[in-house]
Amino acid sequence: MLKFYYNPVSVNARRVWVALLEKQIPFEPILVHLDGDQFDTDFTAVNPLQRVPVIIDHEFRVIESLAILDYLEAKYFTRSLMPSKPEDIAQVRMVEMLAVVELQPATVLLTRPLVGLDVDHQKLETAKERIASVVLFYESLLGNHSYFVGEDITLADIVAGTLVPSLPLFGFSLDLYPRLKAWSERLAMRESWQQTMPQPEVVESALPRIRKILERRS
Ligand SMILES: N[C@@H](CCC(=O)N[C@@H](CS)C(=O)NCC(=O)O)C(=O)O
Repeated sequence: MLKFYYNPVSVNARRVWVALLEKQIPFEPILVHLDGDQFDTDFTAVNPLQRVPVIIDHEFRVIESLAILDYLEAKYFTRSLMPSKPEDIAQVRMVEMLAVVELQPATVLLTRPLVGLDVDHQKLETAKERIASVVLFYESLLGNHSYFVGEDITLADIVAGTLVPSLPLFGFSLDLYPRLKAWSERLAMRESWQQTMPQPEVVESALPRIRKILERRS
């Protein structure tokens, strides 16, 4: 059975977890405690970069969440999460890349004060501006659709949807973006979101570990 290495507070792992559930792919979850287990020899053999998520499918190992999502999509036809029209593929990729390249690093900066780490005021303001320009663009892309590409969920919704709905927790309100708010509520009603939503006490107890990870990366 497909092995899925994850941690419940990892956004990168959550997008793979949601895809596994949406595509109804059976998997064995393997919890990696991010307080040091990621550096163990066994796990380092699985992922030399010492991060989750990782999947191993029939002895084939994939690291990097977006690569895993592409692999699952190409391998399992149970339910398609990638449209076939060139314009729709471009739309999915745009949303995914903006989430990973722009939104995620800016959100990491907003996390720093929450775990007691210093952050330069100017950098924080720049991060907020960057988030605002991405969410405004997302708001326009959504239009009057239920999801980024029409009425069916795609990888765009999974990748952006495991980041955007949490922005208010980091002090970035979605009040000015009614379509994104409604979309976040729509996603929150899905079983895959409910099953993978980290419990508040799990997040609370992970804060010191998140702090250490952010310290190492700064
Ligand atoms: N680009 C990678 C990022 C993976 C990543 O940063 N994972 C974090 C959890 S969200 C991790 O395992 N961190 C452990 C560490 O940095 O020690 C992906 O998309 O999969």
